[in-house]
Amino acid sequence: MRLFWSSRSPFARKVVAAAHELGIADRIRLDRVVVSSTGTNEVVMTHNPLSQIPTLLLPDGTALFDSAVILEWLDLRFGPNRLLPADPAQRFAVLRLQALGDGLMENSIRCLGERMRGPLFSAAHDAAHRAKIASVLDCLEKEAADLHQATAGSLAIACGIAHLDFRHADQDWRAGRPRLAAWHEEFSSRPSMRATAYRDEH
Ligand SMILES: N[C@@H](CCC(=O)N[C@@H](CS)C(=O)NCC(=O)O)C(=O)O
Repeated sequence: MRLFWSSRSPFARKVVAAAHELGIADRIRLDRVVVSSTGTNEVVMTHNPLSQIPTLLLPDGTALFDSAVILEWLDLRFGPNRLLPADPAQRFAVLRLQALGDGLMENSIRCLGERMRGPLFSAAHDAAHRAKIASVLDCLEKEAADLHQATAGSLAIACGIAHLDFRHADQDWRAGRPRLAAWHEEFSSRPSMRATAYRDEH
């Protein structure tokens, strides 16, 4: 399998960390690509009309995206049900957590995008993205006890929070959130997280 990926992408990190948790990381070749919300990547676009990463190419040429779909497929094929429980109630609880983690990533990236708009920077948009990040973190502070098992949910949240440290280190997300901070420190020591640390490489 081949993954269009970047060491800067939180969504791609979630997929690679999931592959480590499933013990199949060595079966995925990482192809570093540059994508941007201000342009298109023609190679990625050949396989994914959205020109986004992560995009996973299967040996038969099938392209899978987005990250939640890839996790679903990896879990079904190599888990099964290690990252996404079979029991419906548990599964939807994990999918909800994954949505919160993905939302952290999305808003973290939107803040970066806003910063890059120079004179067009919108304080209102930036404040809204930050408020949503804070709201998700406050919610997770109350749910930190539910995050210890490695699932699609906890992996998304760990990668999302780590992206805040990577790109918004000036914002102290740990302040007032001791349980989430302790959980994140412990979860970050998992081999899957250590093997996938963000790197600012093109
Ligand atoms: N919902 C998508 C989001 C993926 C995403 O936003 N990836 C970013 C990189 S972290 C990207 O490809 N950005 C380029 C673009 O949006 O055109 C997923 O879960 O995979």
